[in-house]
Amino acid sequence: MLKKECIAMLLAGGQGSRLGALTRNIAKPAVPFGGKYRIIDFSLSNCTNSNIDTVGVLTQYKPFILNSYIGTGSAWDLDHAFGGVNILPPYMGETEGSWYKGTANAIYQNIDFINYYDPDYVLIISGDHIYKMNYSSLLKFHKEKGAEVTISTLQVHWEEASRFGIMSVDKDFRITKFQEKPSQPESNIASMGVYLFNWHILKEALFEDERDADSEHDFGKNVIPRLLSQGVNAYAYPFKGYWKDVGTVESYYQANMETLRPNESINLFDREFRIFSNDMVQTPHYVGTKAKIENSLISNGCIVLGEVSNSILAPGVYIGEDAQVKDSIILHHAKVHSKTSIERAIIGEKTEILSQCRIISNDYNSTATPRITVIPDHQIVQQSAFFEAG
Ligand code: ADQ
Ligand code: ADP
Repeated sequence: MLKKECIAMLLAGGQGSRLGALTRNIAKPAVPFGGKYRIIDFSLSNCTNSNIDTVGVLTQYKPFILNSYIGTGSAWDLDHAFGGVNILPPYMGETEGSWYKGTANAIYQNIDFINYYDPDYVLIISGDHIYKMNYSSLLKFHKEKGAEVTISTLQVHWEEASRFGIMSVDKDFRITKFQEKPSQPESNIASMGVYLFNWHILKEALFEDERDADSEHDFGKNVIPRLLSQGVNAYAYPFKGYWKDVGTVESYYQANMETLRPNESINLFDREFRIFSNDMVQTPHYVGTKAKIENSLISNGCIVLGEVSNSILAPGVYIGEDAQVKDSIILHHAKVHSKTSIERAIIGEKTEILSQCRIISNDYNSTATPRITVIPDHQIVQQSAFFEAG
């Protein structure tokens, strides 16, 4: 019988409510990032670059755009007869039939899918992080340590530590303590939400979690702490590199802007470790005779007639004559008409900002860092607007 050594389960069903207007109509993993990419491209490309050829994608919240974007998986070289990318919405399991109650319940409901591949190891990842990681190094570490579960970790700023799963480790990287989002963190070693399990250990843990009436069926809150209390071999893999949880408008904006400084962030131009995307706009971009473009990413199918600086234009964006776009992110097929200026804003997909508008943050002239204006998708903005983030 055919089998796979390691398969990945990609959690893509969270609501992403802190991204506000950006996730009004789409799931967080489908939110555009870095011009032509969507957030899920990073996790899917990591799988491809790590030779993991079987990925289950667990979806539930606003899945339509995400599903059609993933398609057959060919954009990430993940279309295989045995394996490849498989979208796993709730209600598909043979025994269960309900919404995924939490991250662990989402995996529990797909035990049959995992069993089909008879894997030795199961990698659990999220669809909402920007990073490049070769999961083979994690698997190698896991085997060398004789671990039953390995959590990929990195050190975060102490001020941020209470947003993450936080652990203490001994000098061999064995986890001695784990707390999910502690209000008083005792360490700054944070979980990236990337877990590698021996499948038989995970399966047992999922059955046990289902029997626990008080459980919220979450890896960080329930499954990992329970396994540690039972004394399983749990290790922390020290990840080195850029990693960003783009869960808030502020972190989403910052991480996008960091792509304009590839030495300090994720380098989208790295040929050794490519990030793939299912970019359907086929035409080239056009730059008009009076256009000025500086330090910006311009994607396929854009038409730029005005000025663009320190900005990121997704595919199919139109910037009219004498328009000025500065420090902004303009998403797919949005239009900024002539003589309009935009600063520190995120403009949603297919939104049009008509001529002679000014979109700037209302506290721009105060001494505080100006806020980011977010205009949702499919809007028509007719007059100058001073928006607040959210
Ligand atoms: P959180 O960031 O709070 O903490 P969580 O809400 O559990 O993450 O979501 C993790 C992933 O699962 C996301 O990609 C989300 O979309 C998806 N997801 C959430 N609910 C789901 C459901 N019911 N069905 C399917 N998918 C679902 C976690 C860990 C922390 C760790 C951070 C790192 O719990 O310990 O530090 O990730 O970001
Ligand atoms: P945020 O924390 O910004 O809301 P996440 O994607 O991490 O972003 O959201 C996960 C949260 O959404 C969890 O609290 C999870 O229980 C909840 N959630 C997951 N799926 C759904 C759903 N289908 N409907 C409503 N809430 C959901």
